[in-house]
Amino acid sequence: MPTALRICPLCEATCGLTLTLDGTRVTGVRGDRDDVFSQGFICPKGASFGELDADPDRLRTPLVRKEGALVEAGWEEAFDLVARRLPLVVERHGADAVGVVLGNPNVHTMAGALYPPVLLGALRTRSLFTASTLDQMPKHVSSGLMFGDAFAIPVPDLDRTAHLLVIGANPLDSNGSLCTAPDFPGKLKALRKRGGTLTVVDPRRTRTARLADRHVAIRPGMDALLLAALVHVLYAEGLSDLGALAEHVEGVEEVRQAVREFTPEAVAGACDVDAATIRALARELAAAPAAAVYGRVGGSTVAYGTLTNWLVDVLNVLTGNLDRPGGAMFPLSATAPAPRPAAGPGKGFALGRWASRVSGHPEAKGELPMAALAEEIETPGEGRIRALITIAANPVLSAPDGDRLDRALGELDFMVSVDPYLNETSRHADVILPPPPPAQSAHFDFAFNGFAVHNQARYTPAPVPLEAGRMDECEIHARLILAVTGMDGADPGAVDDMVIERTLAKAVTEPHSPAYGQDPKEYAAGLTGRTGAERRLDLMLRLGPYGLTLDRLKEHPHGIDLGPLKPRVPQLLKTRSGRVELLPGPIAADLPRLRTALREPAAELVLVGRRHLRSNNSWLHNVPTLNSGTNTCTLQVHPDDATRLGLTDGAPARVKAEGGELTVPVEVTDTVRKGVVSLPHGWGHDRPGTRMAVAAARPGVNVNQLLDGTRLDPLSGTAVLNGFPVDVSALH
Ligand SMILES: Nc1nc2c(c(=O)[nH]1)N[C@H]1C(S)=C(S)[C@@H](COP(=O)(O)OP(=O)(O)OC[C@H]3O[C@@H](n4cnc5c(=O)[nH]c(N)nc54)[C@H](O)[C@@H]3O)O[C@H]1N2
Ligand SMILES: Nc1nc2c(c(=O)[nH]1)N[C@H]1C(S)=C(S)[C@@H](COP(=O)(O)OP(=O)(O)OC[C@H]3O[C@@H](n4cnc5c(=O)[nH]c(N)nc54)[C@H](O)[C@@H]3O)O[C@H]1N2
Ligand code: SF4
Ligand SMILES: [Mo]
Repeated sequence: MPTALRICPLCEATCGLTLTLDGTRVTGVRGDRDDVFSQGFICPKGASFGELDADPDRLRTPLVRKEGALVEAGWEEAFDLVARRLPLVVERHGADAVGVVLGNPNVHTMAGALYPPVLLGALRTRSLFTASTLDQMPKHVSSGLMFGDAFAIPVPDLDRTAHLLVIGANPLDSNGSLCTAPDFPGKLKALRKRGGTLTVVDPRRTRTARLADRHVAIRPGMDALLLAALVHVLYAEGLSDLGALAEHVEGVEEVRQAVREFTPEAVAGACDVDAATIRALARELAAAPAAAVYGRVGGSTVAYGTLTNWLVDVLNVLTGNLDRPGGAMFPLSATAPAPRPAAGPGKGFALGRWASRVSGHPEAKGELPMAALAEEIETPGEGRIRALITIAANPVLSAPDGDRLDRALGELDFMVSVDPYLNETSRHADVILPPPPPAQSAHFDFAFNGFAVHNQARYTPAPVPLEAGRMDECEIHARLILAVTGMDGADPGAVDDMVIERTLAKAVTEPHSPAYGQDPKEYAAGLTGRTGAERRLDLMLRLGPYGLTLDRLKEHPHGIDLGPLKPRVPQLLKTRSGRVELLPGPIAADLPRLRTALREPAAELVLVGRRHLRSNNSWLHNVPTLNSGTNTCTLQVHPDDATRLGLTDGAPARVKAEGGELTVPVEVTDTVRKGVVSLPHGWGHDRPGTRMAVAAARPGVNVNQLLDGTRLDPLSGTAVLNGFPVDVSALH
């Protein structure tokens, strides 16, 4: 049987897969042993690639709303409708009346990386909402403020570190996030084998926590206090040593002052972690020959998310671990712009350049909080969203108060969804444009190579040709851009040509660019690639730091190893000072809020999420082998809480919070700490009008219905999805 390679798009680990093909059908999947990065690793999700690819519920043609119902239509008809309806909304109500929602899988497709920036540039709307404000926006904000670049996100140098402190991440089930590492579990085991230590801070005893030398079951939402106390101890005990970084950092004394109140004794009660443990954590971190602090979703989607993410890197800096091998390092992807040769002041990172219309939430990275999408659609007035484009997003399940958003989507004048499924969100669209299954798409990780623990580049062309009637997702995006800009029906390659032209016009004037001084037309003519997307990849590789080309990547189907991570400070810094700014103004201004947390009484019961190895947010529940076994939507409750509340294993409970209430089966387990219950997200597939039979047969409940969208981390606009108070009672 013939085989073909495909990088797995199902999580951030980006494993190389070897697909066995029978014609155009994927009949087998294994890890590609020759992949320079993943070396044969595969997980159950990757192994289900064939089943997912062949899902009979995937849409095969566009759907278009006619007399209220979504019916199959041709591509031309679908784009014509967009071209007729969407520009009218802009004409009548202005650019901001068109909202754009970008969901998670955009970072897992080439189309999602290459075209949405062009679409947004053409629409000139400020009504942009993405999964980032349900996820990692606090990290972008803290990196923007400290390093001057929202994408300068350090990752733990997993292969070389001697000590890893994990805050609110469970890579054994998630396979890692903002830290692209195939076989993350194996890397943690290797760390322990070489004598290193692993500490996990998590209110649940996760599979990752079980692997750790030390598990700290913190009270949810309190990590910023814990980390502030660690910083305090570093100063108080003289354990801080910035090493080679010292000359590039400012604000060290200011941080000392800022954390003065946060002694281990002061935070112990709120965190429910004793002072001796806090001191031990700080001493271990400082004593390790190389260490990294790494925080993810549990430290991000919380009330003090930006402060937590800031403190993670303050600890990395103060222990001399930022930007050194074995510490927290900045990857350098093959498609990143070639670095400036000399360091110097940059433009810095601005926050809150405008605010949302209804609640006045400050923008972050050009985005408004996803939690504010419904009110921006519902509330009359200038700038009200009347048309929406959703790309790879299912906010009805992923964002707070899905019922409200569901109603709001129903009120829109016009909606387009680029999505393979007719689901909870896309069912409101007037036009659904379905991308082909993943075996029919090429892949390059524009996003995740920037967070990879080892520099490398891999490209896998589409393993299987496009089925008749299908359209590549890159072409869908390009045609969508043409349709909304009054160029419907033009050659989609024109979009790519325009981007190439603009990129080169700038590059040829920049002395550090490999294209400096060249003729842009000639340079463009030298690009290779069969499609516009390939040509743009070729250009980015050529202009990138390793001087690669598409042809060279194609000559190395298992990838090109670009070596271990290398120090990048100070070149990488883009702050106005040209240095690492350890106590940025907006952070200092948010610290009084953290001080109030020292005195607030703890809620009796709070809810946190969890991920299952065989899940992926809201859209993999339609794959039978993944939606099975222990991958269930249950409310995990500690035995003591179960006794106190009269709950029994397997029996239904009612969960209530400010956004609504749910009925869900109880699972009694001591893997959650006392005072904490856990419910996974992405479930609740029981709405009418969807076409996902497997998911609908085992729907689960939507945890985000418990939220009303008012709990946000104020600096980043990120929804609080973890650590909010709930009432739980038995249903008799
Ligand atoms: N309570 C709670 N809520 C959470 C979270 C949590 O931990 N707890 N996690 C949050 C996080 S981290 C995230 S990232 C968000 C994710 O939330 P979303 O951004 O909504 O992403 P998904 O749920 O993954 O749904 C993505 C959509 O993309 C579609 N899709 C799949 N593949 C493709 C493709 O190749 N192309 C296109 N165009 N579409 C595709 C799917 O059909 C689905 O409709 O959820 C957030 N919501
Ligand atoms: N199998 C699977 N893999 C996935 C996904 C999936 O849905 N399923 N989603 C993908 C996406 S979009 C993302 S963003 C990543 C996320 O990757 P991770 O961040 O590793 O995943 P989570 O399982 O959300 O881990 C968060 C952990 O934080 C803990 N936690 C909750 N509240 C707190 C708190 O207040 N403090 C602390 N210290 N811990 C807390 C939770 O118990 C949980 O174990 O996973 C990706 N990979
Ligand atoms: S770990 Fe992630 S990238 Fe690797 S096979 Fe599993 S789902 Fe795919
Ligand atoms: Mo995410």
